Amino acid sequence: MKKAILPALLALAIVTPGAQAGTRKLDGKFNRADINADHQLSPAEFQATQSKRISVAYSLFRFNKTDTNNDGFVSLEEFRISRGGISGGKPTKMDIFLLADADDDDVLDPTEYVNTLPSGSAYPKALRSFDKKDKDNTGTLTPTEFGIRAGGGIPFPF
Ligand SMILES: [Ca+2]
Ligand SMILES: [Ca+2]
Ligand SMILES: [Ca+2]
Repeated sequence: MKKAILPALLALAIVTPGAQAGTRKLDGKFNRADINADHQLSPAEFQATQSKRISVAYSLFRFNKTDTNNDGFVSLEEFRISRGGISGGKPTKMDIFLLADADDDDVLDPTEYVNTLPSGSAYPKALRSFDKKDKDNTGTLTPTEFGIRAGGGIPFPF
C-alpha cells in the first residue's frame, strides 16, 4: 500500500510512529533529551533539543508553544506536531524579556539577562554586554535598556 505524503498541517497529529524519516529523527532527538525516561520533556530537557543559538528564554517560548495541553511537559506527540518545537513562530523582544524575568520584578539582573543570550554564550562576555546596556549602572536592565521601544512587538532578530 502506497501512502501519499501528508501535507505538513493538522495531518501530522495522526501520523503513525516512524512513518517518515523526519519523524524518526525527531523521535531520536526526543528520546536522547528525555534524561529521566518518563516520555515527557521538562523545560530543561526540551532545551537540550534546541540549537545552541537558542537562548533559555527562546527555548521556553518554544516550550510553551509546543506544550499545547499546558501540563508543563512536552510529550512526544506534541514534539512531533511542532516539528521539534519550531512551528510556534518567533518571540518578540518583549516575550524574551518577560520569559527571562524569572522573579517577575520587571527588570533583568545579570543571571536573567544571560538567559536571553544564545545558550552557548560565555558568562564573562555576557556580563560585559550587560554592563554596556545598563546605562544607569543599577545592576539591572529595564525593558528600555534591554532594547524594547514603547509599542514594541518587533520580532526578535535571529
Ligand atoms: Ca523527561
Ligand atoms: Ca504537554
Ligand atoms: Ca528580574
